[in-house]
Amino acid sequence: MSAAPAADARGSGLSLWRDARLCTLAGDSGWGLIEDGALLVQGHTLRWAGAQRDLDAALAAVAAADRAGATSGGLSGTSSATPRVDAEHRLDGALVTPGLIDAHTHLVYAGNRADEFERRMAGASYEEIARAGGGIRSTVAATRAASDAELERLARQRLQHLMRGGVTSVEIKSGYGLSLEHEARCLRVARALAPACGVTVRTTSLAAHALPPEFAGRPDDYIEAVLQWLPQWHAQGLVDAVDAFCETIGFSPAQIDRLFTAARRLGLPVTLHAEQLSDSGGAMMAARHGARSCDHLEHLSAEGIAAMRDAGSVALLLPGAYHYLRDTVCPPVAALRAAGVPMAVATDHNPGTSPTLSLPLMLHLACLLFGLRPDEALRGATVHAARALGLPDRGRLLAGQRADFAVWALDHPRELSQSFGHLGCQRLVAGGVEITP
Ligand code: DI6
Ligand code: FE
Repeated sequence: MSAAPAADARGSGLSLWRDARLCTLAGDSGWGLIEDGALLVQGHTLRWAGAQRDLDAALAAVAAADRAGATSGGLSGTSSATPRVDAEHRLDGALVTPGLIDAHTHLVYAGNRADEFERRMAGASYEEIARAGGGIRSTVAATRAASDAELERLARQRLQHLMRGGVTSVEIKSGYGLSLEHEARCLRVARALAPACGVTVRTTSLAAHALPPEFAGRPDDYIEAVLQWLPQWHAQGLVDAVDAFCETIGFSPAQIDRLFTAARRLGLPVTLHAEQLSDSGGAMMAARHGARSCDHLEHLSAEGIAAMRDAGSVALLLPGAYHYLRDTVCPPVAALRAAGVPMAVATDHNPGTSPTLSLPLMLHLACLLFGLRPDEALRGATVHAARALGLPDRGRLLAGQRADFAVWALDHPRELSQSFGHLGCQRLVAGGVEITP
Protein backbone atom coordinates (compact mmCIF):
# COMPACT_ATOMS: atom_id res chain seq x y z
CA MET A 1 0.00 0.00 0.00
CA SER A 2 1.41 3.46 -0.94
CA ALA A 3 1.91 6.28 1.59
CA ALA A 4 -1.26 7.50 3.37
CA PRO A 5 -3.36 9.57 0.90
CA ALA A 6 -3.19 13.31 1.76
CA ALA A 7 -6.33 15.47 2.13
CA ASP A 8 -7.77 16.90 -1.14
CA ALA A 9 -8.30 20.69 -1.01
CA ARG A 10 -11.80 20.41 -2.49
CA GLY A 11 -12.44 17.47 -0.11
CA SER A 12 -13.59 14.09 -1.28
CA GLY A 13 -15.81 13.76 1.76
CA LEU A 14 -14.09 10.45 2.35
CA SER A 15 -12.77 9.43 5.76
CA LEU A 16 -10.50 6.44 6.29
CA TRP A 17 -10.62 4.18 9.35
CA ARG A 18 -7.52 1.96 9.13
CA ASP A 19 -5.42 -0.65 10.96
CA ALA A 20 -8.51 -2.44 12.27
CA ARG A 21 -9.73 -5.99 12.71
CA LEU A 22 -13.11 -5.92 10.95
CA CYS A 23 -16.04 -8.13 11.97
CA THR A 24 -18.16 -7.59 8.84
CA LEU A 25 -20.84 -10.29 9.51
CA ALA A 26 -20.94 -10.77 5.75
CA GLY A 27 -22.84 -13.87 4.61
CA ASP A 28 -25.41 -15.86 6.60
CA SER A 29 -23.20 -17.16 9.42
CA GLY A 30 -19.78 -16.75 11.04
CA TRP A 31 -17.95 -13.52 11.78
CA GLY A 32 -16.75 -12.37 8.31
CA LEU A 33 -13.45 -11.35 9.91
CA ILE A 34 -10.92 -9.25 7.99
CA GLU A 35 -7.52 -8.94 9.65
CA ASP A 36 -5.62 -5.70 8.96
CA GLY A 37 -8.74 -4.09 7.51
CA ALA A 38 -9.97 -0.59 6.73
CA LEU A 39 -13.21 1.31 6.12
CA LEU A 40 -13.97 4.17 3.76
CA VAL A 41 -16.84 6.37 4.90
CA GLN A 42 -18.55 9.11 2.89
CA GLY A 43 -21.44 11.02 4.43
CA HIS A 44 -23.78 8.55 6.18
CA THR A 45 -22.55 5.61 4.09
CA LEU A 46 -19.85 2.94 4.13
CA ARG A 47 -18.27 3.16 0.66
CA TRP A 48 -15.93 0.24 1.26
CA ALA A 49 -14.84 -2.29 3.89
CA GLY A 50 -11.92 -4.59 3.18
CA ALA A 51 -8.29 -5.57 3.60
CA GLN A 52 -5.91 -2.63 3.82
CA ARG A 53 -3.75 -4.06 1.04
CA ASP A 54 -6.68 -3.40 -1.33
CA LEU A 55 -7.18 0.24 -0.26
CA ASP A 56 -5.72 1.86 -3.40
CA ALA A 57 -7.92 -0.28 -5.64
CA ALA A 58 -10.90 0.57 -3.48
CA LEU A 59 -10.22 4.29 -3.68
CA ALA A 60 -9.92 4.06 -7.47
CA ALA A 61 -13.20 2.09 -7.59
CA VAL A 62 -14.93 4.73 -5.49
CA ALA A 63 -13.65 7.44 -7.85
CA ALA A 64 -14.78 5.50 -10.90
CA ALA A 65 -18.21 4.93 -9.38
CA ASP A 66 -18.52 8.61 -8.55
CA ARG A 67 -17.46 9.68 -12.01
CA ALA A 68 -20.01 7.26 -13.47
CA GLY A 69 -22.53 8.66 -10.99
CA ALA A 70 -21.53 12.25 -11.86
CA THR A 71 -22.11 11.60 -15.57
CA SER A 72 -25.44 9.98 -14.73
CA GLY A 73 -26.24 12.71 -12.16
CA GLY A 74 -25.35 10.47 -9.13
CA LEU A 75 -22.85 11.05 -6.34
CA SER A 76 -20.15 13.60 -7.22
CA GLY A 77 -17.85 13.17 -4.26
CA THR A 78 -14.57 12.51 -5.92
CA SER A 79 -13.15 13.57 -9.25
CA SER A 80 -9.46 12.61 -9.31
CA ALA A 81 -8.29 9.07 -10.31
CA THR A 82 -7.33 8.16 -6.74
CA PRO A 83 -9.35 10.32 -4.45
CA ARG A 84 -7.72 11.58 -1.31
CA VAL A 85 -9.29 11.18 2.05
CA ASP A 86 -10.27 14.15 4.17
CA ALA A 87 -9.74 12.42 7.49
CA GLU A 88 -7.78 9.39 8.64
CA HIS A 89 -8.34 7.44 11.86
CA ARG A 90 -5.73 4.86 12.98
CA LEU A 91 -7.22 2.14 15.13
CA ASP A 92 -4.03 0.24 16.07
CA GLY A 93 -5.56 -3.18 15.45
CA ALA A 94 -8.73 -2.55 17.45
CA LEU A 95 -11.82 -4.61 16.71
CA VAL A 96 -14.57 -2.92 14.67
CA THR A 97 -18.11 -4.34 14.58
CA PRO A 98 -21.32 -3.01 13.06
CA GLY A 99 -23.07 -0.64 15.48
CA LEU A 100 -25.27 -2.63 17.85
CA ILE A 101 -29.05 -2.34 17.48
CA ASP A 102 -31.25 -2.61 20.60
CA ALA A 103 -34.55 -3.60 18.96
CA HIS A 104 -36.70 -3.76 22.13
CA THR A 105 -36.62 -1.21 24.98
CA HIS A 106 -39.03 0.60 27.30
CA LEU A 107 -36.65 3.52 27.88
CA VAL A 108 -39.20 6.25 28.70
CA TYR A 109 -40.58 6.16 32.26
CA ALA A 110 -40.11 7.65 35.74
CA GLY A 111 -39.71 6.00 39.13
CA ASN A 112 -38.05 2.67 39.84
CA ARG A 113 -39.32 -0.62 41.16
CA ALA A 114 -36.42 -1.70 43.36
CA ASP A 115 -38.90 -2.16 46.22
CA GLU A 116 -40.65 -4.82 44.17
CA PHE A 117 -37.32 -6.59 43.59
CA GLU A 118 -36.94 -6.80 47.35
CA ARG A 119 -40.49 -8.21 47.67
CA ARG A 120 -39.77 -10.75 44.94
CA MET A 121 -36.56 -11.81 46.71
CA ALA A 122 -38.78 -12.33 49.74
CA GLY A 123 -41.02 -14.67 47.72
CA ALA A 124 -43.69 -12.55 45.99
CA SER A 125 -44.21 -13.25 42.26
CA TYR A 126 -44.32 -10.71 39.43
CA GLU A 127 -47.94 -11.63 38.66
CA GLU A 128 -49.03 -11.30 42.32
CA ILE A 129 -47.49 -7.83 42.52
CA ALA A 130 -49.14 -6.84 39.21
CA ARG A 131 -52.55 -8.16 40.32
CA ALA A 132 -52.21 -6.24 43.61
CA GLY A 133 -52.02 -2.98 41.63
CA GLY A 134 -48.20 -2.74 41.60
CA GLY A 135 -46.05 -3.54 38.64
CA ILE A 136 -46.63 -1.61 35.43
CA ARG A 137 -49.35 0.50 37.05
CA SER A 138 -46.96 1.91 39.67
CA THR A 139 -44.62 3.02 36.90
CA VAL A 140 -47.57 4.54 35.05
CA ALA A 141 -48.41 6.66 38.11
CA ALA A 142 -44.80 7.88 38.44
CA THR A 143 -44.51 8.58 34.70
CA ARG A 144 -47.76 10.56 34.56
CA ALA A 145 -46.55 12.66 37.52
CA ALA A 146 -43.16 13.45 35.95
CA SER A 147 -42.49 16.48 33.73
CA ASP A 148 -41.49 16.12 30.08
CA ALA A 149 -38.06 17.51 30.99
CA GLU A 150 -37.63 14.88 33.70
CA LEU A 151 -38.75 12.05 31.38
CA GLU A 152 -36.31 13.27 28.72
CA ARG A 153 -33.43 13.60 31.20
CA LEU A 154 -33.95 10.04 32.49
CA ALA A 155 -34.42 8.52 29.01
CA ARG A 156 -31.37 10.31 27.68
CA GLN A 157 -29.20 9.01 30.54
CA ARG A 158 -30.42 5.47 29.80
CA LEU A 159 -29.74 5.83 26.06
CA GLN A 160 -26.22 7.10 26.75
CA HIS A 161 -25.58 3.97 28.83
CA LEU A 162 -26.70 1.83 25.88
CA MET A 163 -24.41 3.84 23.56
CA ARG A 164 -21.42 3.16 25.83
CA GLY A 165 -22.22 -0.50 25.11
CA GLY A 166 -21.97 0.05 21.35
CA VAL A 167 -25.60 0.89 20.46
CA THR A 168 -26.16 3.13 17.39
CA SER A 169 -29.87 2.29 16.74
CA VAL A 170 -32.57 1.78 19.35
CA GLU A 171 -36.27 0.95 19.42
CA ILE A 172 -38.18 2.77 22.17
CA LYS A 173 -41.70 1.81 23.22
CA SER A 174 -44.29 3.89 25.00
CA GLY A 175 -46.51 1.97 27.41
CA TYR A 176 -46.23 3.84 30.74
CA GLY A 177 -48.63 6.64 29.87
CA LEU A 178 -51.77 4.66 28.91
CA SER A 179 -53.86 7.70 27.92
CA LEU A 180 -54.13 9.87 24.80
CA GLU A 181 -52.04 12.66 26.31
CA HIS A 182 -49.50 10.69 28.34
CA GLU A 183 -48.72 8.17 25.59
CA ALA A 184 -48.12 11.10 23.20
CA ARG A 185 -45.74 12.66 25.76
CA CYS A 186 -43.71 9.44 26.00
CA LEU A 187 -43.54 9.05 22.22
CA ARG A 188 -42.47 12.69 21.81
CA VAL A 189 -39.72 12.23 24.43
CA ALA A 190 -38.46 9.17 22.52
CA ARG A 191 -38.52 11.04 19.19
CA ALA A 192 -36.49 13.90 20.65
CA LEU A 193 -33.65 11.57 21.71
CA ALA A 194 -32.45 10.93 18.15
CA PRO A 195 -31.21 14.46 17.39
CA ALA A 196 -30.08 14.86 21.02
CA CYS A 197 -27.89 11.74 21.02
CA GLY A 198 -27.03 11.29 17.33
CA VAL A 199 -28.36 7.72 17.07
CA THR A 200 -31.36 6.26 15.21
CA VAL A 201 -34.55 5.96 17.27
CA ARG A 202 -37.58 3.93 16.15
CA THR A 203 -40.67 4.53 18.24
CA THR A 204 -43.32 1.91 19.00
CA SER A 205 -46.78 2.50 20.46
CA LEU A 206 -47.35 0.04 23.34
CA ALA A 207 -50.56 1.59 24.64
CA ALA A 208 -51.86 -2.01 24.96
CA HIS A 209 -49.34 -2.69 27.74
CA ALA A 210 -51.65 -2.76 30.76
CA LEU A 211 -55.07 -1.48 31.83
CA PRO A 212 -54.91 2.03 33.33
CA PRO A 213 -56.85 2.61 36.59
CA GLU A 214 -59.52 4.66 34.80
CA PHE A 215 -60.40 1.60 32.71
CA ALA A 216 -60.13 -0.97 35.52
CA GLY A 217 -62.12 -4.11 34.66
CA ARG A 218 -62.98 -2.76 31.14
CA PRO A 219 -60.26 -4.05 28.77
CA ASP A 220 -62.53 -3.99 25.69
CA ASP A 221 -63.46 -0.35 26.34
CA TYR A 222 -59.77 0.48 26.74
CA ILE A 223 -58.87 -1.18 23.42
CA GLU A 224 -61.77 0.76 21.86
CA ALA A 225 -60.22 3.98 23.21
CA VAL A 226 -56.76 3.05 21.90
CA LEU A 227 -58.33 2.52 18.46
CA GLN A 228 -59.46 6.18 18.62
CA TRP A 229 -56.06 7.46 19.84
CA LEU A 230 -53.71 5.55 17.49
CA PRO A 231 -54.64 7.53 14.31
CA GLN A 232 -54.01 10.76 16.24
CA TRP A 233 -50.50 9.70 17.36
CA HIS A 234 -49.84 8.48 13.85
CA ALA A 235 -51.01 11.79 12.33
CA GLN A 236 -48.49 13.57 14.60
CA GLY A 237 -45.72 11.35 13.20
CA LEU A 238 -45.02 9.85 16.62
CA VAL A 239 -45.35 6.14 15.78
CA ASP A 240 -43.18 3.84 13.64
CA ALA A 241 -44.79 0.54 14.76
CA VAL A 242 -47.44 -0.91 17.08
CA ASP A 243 -46.91 -3.48 19.87
CA ALA A 244 -49.01 -5.10 22.63
CA PHE A 245 -48.62 -7.32 25.71
CA CYS A 246 -50.38 -10.58 24.88
CA GLU A 247 -50.71 -12.33 28.22
CA THR A 248 -53.20 -13.31 30.93
CA ILE A 249 -52.15 -10.17 32.87
CA GLY A 250 -52.12 -8.16 29.62
CA PHE A 251 -54.53 -8.37 26.63
CA SER A 252 -56.02 -11.32 24.71
CA PRO A 253 -55.19 -12.28 21.11
CA ALA A 254 -58.75 -11.26 20.11
CA GLN A 255 -58.38 -7.78 21.64
CA ILE A 256 -54.96 -7.29 20.05
CA ASP A 257 -56.17 -8.62 16.70
CA ARG A 258 -58.48 -5.56 16.49
CA LEU A 259 -55.61 -3.21 17.31
CA PHE A 260 -53.28 -4.81 14.73
CA THR A 261 -55.99 -4.59 12.05
CA ALA A 262 -56.24 -0.84 12.74
CA ALA A 263 -52.45 -0.47 12.73
CA ARG A 264 -52.11 -2.23 9.39
CA ARG A 265 -54.85 -0.03 7.96
CA LEU A 266 -52.63 2.95 8.90
CA GLY A 267 -49.68 1.25 7.19
CA LEU A 268 -47.92 0.62 10.52
CA PRO A 269 -45.93 -2.60 11.07
CA VAL A 270 -46.69 -4.67 14.17
CA THR A 271 -44.67 -6.58 16.76
CA LEU A 272 -45.82 -8.49 19.85
CA HIS A 273 -44.86 -9.40 23.41
CA ALA A 274 -45.87 -13.03 22.96
CA GLU A 275 -45.84 -16.26 24.98
CA GLN A 276 -43.73 -14.70 27.75
CA LEU A 277 -45.47 -16.22 30.80
CA SER A 278 -47.88 -18.66 29.07
CA ASP A 279 -48.95 -19.85 25.60
CA SER A 280 -51.84 -17.55 24.52
CA GLY A 281 -51.45 -18.21 20.78
CA GLY A 282 -50.27 -14.60 20.39
CA ALA A 283 -47.44 -15.39 17.97
CA MET A 284 -49.84 -17.11 15.56
CA MET A 285 -52.20 -14.13 15.63
CA ALA A 286 -49.29 -11.72 15.12
CA ALA A 287 -47.90 -13.82 12.26
CA ARG A 288 -51.27 -13.54 10.51
CA HIS A 289 -50.67 -9.76 10.57
CA GLY A 290 -47.17 -10.22 9.13
CA ALA A 291 -45.53 -9.18 12.41
CA ARG A 292 -41.93 -7.95 12.06
CA SER A 293 -41.06 -9.72 15.30
CA CYS A 294 -42.53 -11.68 18.17
CA ASP A 295 -40.70 -11.10 21.43
CA HIS A 296 -39.95 -13.15 24.59
CA LEU A 297 -41.38 -16.53 23.35
CA GLU A 298 -40.55 -18.70 26.40
CA HIS A 299 -43.84 -20.62 25.91
CA LEU A 300 -43.86 -20.64 22.08
CA SER A 301 -45.52 -23.70 20.47
CA ALA A 302 -44.49 -25.63 17.36
CA GLU A 303 -47.49 -24.10 15.55
CA GLY A 304 -46.29 -20.65 16.62
CA ILE A 305 -42.82 -21.36 15.20
CA ALA A 306 -44.29 -22.51 11.88
CA ALA A 307 -46.51 -19.42 11.68
CA MET A 308 -43.53 -17.11 12.35
CA ARG A 309 -41.41 -18.95 9.78
CA ASP A 310 -44.10 -18.58 7.13
CA ALA A 311 -44.68 -14.90 7.97
CA GLY A 312 -40.95 -14.09 7.99
CA SER A 313 -41.18 -12.80 11.57
CA VAL A 314 -38.03 -12.42 13.66
CA ALA A 315 -37.88 -14.20 17.07
CA LEU A 316 -36.69 -11.43 19.42
CA LEU A 317 -35.21 -13.09 22.50
CA LEU A 318 -35.04 -11.17 25.80
CA PRO A 319 -32.71 -13.03 28.18
CA GLY A 320 -32.66 -10.15 30.67
CA ALA A 321 -36.33 -10.61 31.61
CA TYR A 322 -35.88 -14.40 31.74
CA HIS A 323 -32.94 -13.94 34.11
CA TYR A 324 -34.60 -11.26 36.28
CA LEU A 325 -37.86 -13.19 36.64
CA ARG A 326 -35.85 -16.33 37.47
CA ASP A 327 -37.78 -18.04 34.71
CA THR A 328 -37.16 -21.73 34.05
CA VAL A 329 -38.82 -22.24 30.64
CA CYS A 330 -36.47 -21.26 27.78
CA PRO A 331 -37.60 -20.10 24.34
CA PRO A 332 -37.37 -23.07 21.86
CA VAL A 333 -34.07 -21.91 20.33
CA ALA A 334 -33.15 -25.23 18.69
CA ALA A 335 -36.57 -25.49 17.00
CA LEU A 336 -36.41 -21.84 15.88
CA ARG A 337 -32.92 -22.42 14.46
CA ALA A 338 -34.08 -25.62 12.70
CA ALA A 339 -37.05 -23.74 11.21
CA GLY A 340 -34.74 -20.99 9.94
CA VAL A 341 -36.48 -18.29 12.00
CA PRO A 342 -33.98 -15.41 12.47
CA MET A 343 -33.24 -14.78 16.17
CA ALA A 344 -32.56 -11.30 17.53
CA VAL A 345 -31.43 -10.30 21.06
CA ALA A 346 -32.31 -7.09 22.93
CA THR A 347 -32.18 -5.58 26.44
CA ASP A 348 -35.96 -5.14 26.95
CA HIS A 349 -34.86 -2.34 29.30
CA ASN A 350 -37.74 -1.69 31.71
CA PRO A 351 -38.03 -1.13 35.49
CA GLY A 352 -40.11 -4.21 36.19
CA THR A 353 -38.57 -7.23 34.46
CA SER A 354 -35.28 -6.17 32.84
CA PRO A 355 -33.56 -3.19 34.53
CA THR A 356 -30.37 -3.54 32.43
CA LEU A 357 -28.64 -1.11 30.06
CA SER A 358 -25.99 -3.43 28.63
CA LEU A 359 -26.67 -5.08 25.28
CA PRO A 360 -23.32 -6.96 25.43
CA LEU A 361 -24.49 -8.53 28.73
CA MET A 362 -27.60 -9.74 26.87
CA LEU A 363 -25.35 -11.44 24.30
CA HIS A 364 -23.65 -13.21 27.17
CA LEU A 365 -26.96 -14.33 28.70
CA ALA A 366 -28.37 -15.37 25.28
CA CYS A 367 -25.45 -17.80 24.98
CA LEU A 368 -25.40 -19.10 28.56
CA LEU A 369 -29.17 -19.21 29.25
CA PHE A 370 -30.66 -19.81 25.78
CA GLY A 371 -27.84 -21.74 24.00
CA LEU A 372 -27.11 -19.32 21.16
CA ARG A 373 -23.62 -19.49 19.60
CA PRO A 374 -21.54 -16.30 20.14
CA ASP A 375 -21.79 -15.39 16.42
CA GLU A 376 -25.57 -15.96 16.55
CA ALA A 377 -25.78 -13.68 19.59
CA LEU A 378 -23.90 -10.86 17.84
CA ARG A 379 -26.00 -11.27 14.66
CA GLY A 380 -29.01 -11.08 17.00
CA ALA A 381 -28.00 -7.53 18.00
CA THR A 382 -27.03 -6.45 14.48
CA VAL A 383 -28.26 -8.24 11.30
CA HIS A 384 -31.48 -9.73 12.74
CA ALA A 385 -32.22 -6.75 15.01
CA ALA A 386 -32.07 -4.54 11.89
CA ARG A 387 -34.61 -6.82 10.23
CA ALA A 388 -36.89 -6.70 13.29
CA LEU A 389 -36.93 -2.88 12.93
CA GLY A 390 -37.28 -2.80 9.14
CA LEU A 391 -33.80 -1.20 8.74
CA PRO A 392 -32.13 -3.21 5.92
CA ASP A 393 -29.43 -0.51 5.49
CA ARG A 394 -27.49 -1.59 8.59
CA GLY A 395 -26.22 -4.48 10.68
CA ARG A 396 -23.16 -5.41 8.59
CA LEU A 397 -19.86 -3.75 7.63
CA LEU A 398 -20.41 -3.84 3.87
CA ALA A 399 -20.23 -1.23 1.11
CA GLY A 400 -23.54 0.62 0.82
CA GLN A 401 -24.58 0.05 4.43
CA ARG A 402 -25.09 2.96 6.82
CA ALA A 403 -21.79 3.93 8.44
CA ASP A 404 -22.75 2.72 11.93
CA PHE A 405 -19.89 0.97 13.74
CA ALA A 406 -18.31 0.46 17.14
CA VAL A 407 -14.60 0.19 18.02
CA TRP A 408 -13.67 -2.18 20.88
CA ALA A 409 -10.49 -2.88 22.83
CA LEU A 410 -10.99 -6.58 22.07
CA ASP A 411 -9.10 -9.14 19.99
CA HIS A 412 -12.08 -11.14 18.74
CA PRO A 413 -15.86 -10.52 18.49
CA ARG A 414 -16.64 -13.68 20.51
CA GLU A 415 -15.36 -11.75 23.55
CA LEU A 416 -18.51 -9.58 23.25
CA SER A 417 -20.59 -12.49 24.58
CA GLN A 418 -17.84 -14.23 26.59
CA SER A 419 -17.22 -11.54 29.19
CA PHE A 420 -20.04 -10.04 31.19
CA GLY A 421 -20.95 -6.86 33.02
CA HIS A 422 -18.09 -4.48 32.15
CA LEU A 423 -17.90 -4.13 28.39
CA GLY A 424 -17.83 -0.67 26.86
CA CYS A 425 -16.81 0.39 23.38
CA GLN A 426 -13.88 2.78 22.78
CA ARG A 427 -15.37 4.77 19.88
CA LEU A 428 -18.80 4.94 18.28
CA VAL A 429 -19.78 6.14 14.79
CA ALA A 430 -23.39 6.65 13.71
CA GLY A 431 -24.26 7.71 10.19
CA GLY A 432 -20.57 8.45 9.56
CA VAL A 433 -20.36 10.85 12.52
CA GLU A 434 -18.29 9.98 15.59
CA ILE A 435 -20.44 10.36 18.73
CA THR A 436 -19.43 10.32 22.37
CA PRO A 437 -22.11 8.99 24.72
N1 DI6 B 1 -43.47 -7.72 29.45
C1 DI6 B 1 -42.47 -7.39 30.27
O1 DI6 B 1 -41.66 -8.13 30.74
C2 DI6 B 1 -42.52 -5.93 30.51
N2 DI6 B 1 -43.62 -5.54 29.71
C3 DI6 B 1 -44.14 -6.61 29.12
O2 DI6 B 1 -45.07 -6.56 28.37
C4 DI6 B 1 -42.72 -5.60 31.95
C5 DI6 B 1 -42.94 -4.17 32.19
C6 DI6 B 1 -42.96 -3.76 33.65
O3 DI6 B 1 -43.09 -4.63 34.52
O4 DI6 B 1 -42.83 -2.56 33.87
FE1 FE C 1 -40.70 -5.62 26.63
